[in-house]
Amino acid sequence: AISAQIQRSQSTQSPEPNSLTATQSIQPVLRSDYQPPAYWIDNVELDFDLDPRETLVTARISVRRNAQQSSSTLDLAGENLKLQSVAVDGKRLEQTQYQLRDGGMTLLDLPESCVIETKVLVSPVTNKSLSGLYQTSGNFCTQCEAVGFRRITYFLDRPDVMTTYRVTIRADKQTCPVMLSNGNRISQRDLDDGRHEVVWEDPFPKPSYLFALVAGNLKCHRGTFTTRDCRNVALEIWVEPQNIDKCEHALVSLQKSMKWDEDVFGLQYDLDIYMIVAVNDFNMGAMENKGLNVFNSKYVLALPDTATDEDYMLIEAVIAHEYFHNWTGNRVTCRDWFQLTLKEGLTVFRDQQFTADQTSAAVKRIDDVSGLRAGQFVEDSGPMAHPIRPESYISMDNFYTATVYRKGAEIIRMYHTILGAEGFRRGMDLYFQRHDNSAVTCDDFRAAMADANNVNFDLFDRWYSQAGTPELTVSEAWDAAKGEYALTMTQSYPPLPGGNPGTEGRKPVPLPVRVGLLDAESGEEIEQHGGVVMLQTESETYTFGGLTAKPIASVLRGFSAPVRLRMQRSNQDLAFLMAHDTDSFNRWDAGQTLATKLLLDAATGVKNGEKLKLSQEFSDAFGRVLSDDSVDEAFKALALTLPRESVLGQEMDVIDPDSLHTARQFYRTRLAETFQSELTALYKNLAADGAYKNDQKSINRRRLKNVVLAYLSALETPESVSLVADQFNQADNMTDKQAALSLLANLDVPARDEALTAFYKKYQSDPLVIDKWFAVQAVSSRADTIEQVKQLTTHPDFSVDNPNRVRSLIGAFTQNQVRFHQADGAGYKLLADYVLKIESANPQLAARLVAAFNSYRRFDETRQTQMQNELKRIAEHPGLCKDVHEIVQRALH
Ligand code: 0A1
Ligand code: ZN
Repeated sequence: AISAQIQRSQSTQSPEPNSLTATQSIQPVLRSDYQPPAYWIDNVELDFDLDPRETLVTARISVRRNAQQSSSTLDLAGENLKLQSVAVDGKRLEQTQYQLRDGGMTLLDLPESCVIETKVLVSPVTNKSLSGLYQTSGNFCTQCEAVGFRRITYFLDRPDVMTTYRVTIRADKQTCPVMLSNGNRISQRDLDDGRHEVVWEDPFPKPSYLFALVAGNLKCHRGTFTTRDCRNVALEIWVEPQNIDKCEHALVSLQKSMKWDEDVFGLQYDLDIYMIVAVNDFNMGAMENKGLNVFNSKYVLALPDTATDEDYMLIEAVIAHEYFHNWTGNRVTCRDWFQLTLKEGLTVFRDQQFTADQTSAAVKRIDDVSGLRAGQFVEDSGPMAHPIRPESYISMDNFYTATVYRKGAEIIRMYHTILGAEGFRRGMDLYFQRHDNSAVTCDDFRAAMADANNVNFDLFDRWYSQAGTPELTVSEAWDAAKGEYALTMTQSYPPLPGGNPGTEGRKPVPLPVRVGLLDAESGEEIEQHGGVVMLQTESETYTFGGLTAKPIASVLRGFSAPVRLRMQRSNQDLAFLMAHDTDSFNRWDAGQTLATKLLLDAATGVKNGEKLKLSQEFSDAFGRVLSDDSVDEAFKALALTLPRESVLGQEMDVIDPDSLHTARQFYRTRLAETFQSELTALYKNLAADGAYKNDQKSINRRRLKNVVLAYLSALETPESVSLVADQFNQADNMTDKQAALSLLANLDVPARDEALTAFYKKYQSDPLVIDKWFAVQAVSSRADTIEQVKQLTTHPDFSVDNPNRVRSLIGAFTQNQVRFHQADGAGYKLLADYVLKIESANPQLAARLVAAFNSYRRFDETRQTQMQNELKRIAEHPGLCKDVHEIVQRALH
């Protein structure tokens, strides 16, 4: 009977994990199908006998029938497990008492409560999907969100089943001196066969996706934090030994995050220990496992010589994000995966507010909105468009999207805008009061916000169920006789590719629109007319009286709602707002809008073979920003930067990457020529700062310096090339070095190859820096970039098993609009080849890469056909994994 069991279980292990065998279903999971579980779990004991090829996992789960259900049948999820035995209340089951099926096991005729014990074997070293238990740089590590726990043991692997865990780990003492899991270490002892054992207990009930285990040869950078209630928390950052000197920034970031959450939300940490582990192979940024976060090493390790200012900022933000999840995600979690934005939208909003408080709120807002427009807006207008709370999925891993995260955060921000900081805090307090230690829905969050403030948020439901980016069209009218100025606002949804859930019968959404009026003569704010208007219907007119002259309106200040603003404005009005708006976001946005108009005109000019001319209006405005000493350097850097090609492309009926690139390059060069002396002087001033410092002022100055250097580099004169090369050679920090290297990478000069060679040699042993080396070449605007990228895929340091490396070469290349969309289709072929190369080993990563084809309908017919053909080639690949299958099917639909 035992051998039969083993044979049967082995047959459930398909040779290609996640691939679609004939029997496996590709039926989507539907939000409307939610059912509470048949059983709850009171506690679980897990034993791990760690071994690279054959780890034995023993699970004892105490289950109790859900009083609301009467079934004695229990479905446990399980994937890629070699079942050894299953017993109920100590009695081994006969084959007739359970059924093994694809994706799990069904137990029949269970009593009302019992203990189920399963023993399974898993193989960490061959697990390249980085989901479940795997090895990274020789260490053991787990990733369970969303559905990785079922690759470790048979379980009710769903977030509404929360339980307490006791975890015993045994492993070889030599290779695994360190063995970690969630909660508190309660015992540790040596065994007699060269192995040792540790037991961890997590007192907080948690869903299985928050389970974690790490074991291997790691070193610890330690710190402490004292909570407001005077409890001492041990902080531990675990890394590979060679990285032990790169942890201080992560530690300080954690301490700042803990303090901020106490100050702003009154939320304290709840265990005596908080651990962070940095690993090299990770599909995402980081994971908030209870008390034991696992991080992509990119978001932990930093020294000035190896990490840029942006890296430092991202590390602080990701550490904060994962820490904030302890309350928004862990203590209160999601009932089902459709509710993902409940924890992610809210936690992104919280980390954005944190970074705004640590740095500059205006600059942070501009950076976030730029990211939203470049990523989420594109997603929201293509085949993957979905509501922040999706209606269906084939692979949940495909829904960790910009929409769920970033648009989700914008929806939370609107509650904050409407309620103010205090009202929002009242809503949060009530949310925790009602739902601590439970698994809830987006509706529960919305209800807490409404009830705590006695307001009605019923219409906000539409933000959760409708896909697509609303357009807000604003027109103005001035009645000189009455002294009245009126703004008419109308909202609508542009059509989306057919069949997308969340696009039928879309209704108007509530939009808080922050508005201000400026005196057209003096440029001063007309105070009594500033504030937020609520557009709740399709169209409304707002009238502002008591005026003596037509004002200039500033609309959607701070980007108070996630919409595309359509407002006809003259170039003069935009230039006026660029100079005078008291709202920094709109001041910046006016410049971007003006630049977009002019660059799109220029792109049309390129296409028609016209001779291009730099607009005098824009040149004047640029000059004013350049010499404005009232703004900080980071803001100035942003205001001087032209919109990205990918953002400009969105505004074209048919994206023309070549003329856009030419037009934008023309503008960069002409601006550099026009302001050569001012730019040179500014560069000299900023470059005279002396040795590296990492205070905010120095960071802002480096940011501006590198924007200025980019303009000067566009001159492509021998002097400008040496300026860039000198910065590269003399830089005492990675920010300046990488900035110079990226600029050189675009050029056709000997200094380019010299710099690339020197950089490689110097940082050869540091994978995170070598990622940068791959990426700067992949995003180069040079005509031979595709050839270079192909070459680099054969470089000894390129590896398909390491997601950071794949993203730094292939992922970065897909962001290179002008070269990825090269007219001969070579870029498309390259991507498709790589997707097929990695899809069976790492479906999640392959699915993310293939999404670069999602915008294909936005291009000309030739490119459309080329991309479509690559998509079809992928779709027809035998045994294609379901993650890629889902993306490709939606695209081809
Ligand atoms: N919850 C994490 C993101 C995350 C999601 C899935 C993962 O594996 C497939 C890993 C991490 C966060 O929001 O930070
Ligand atoms: Zn998150």
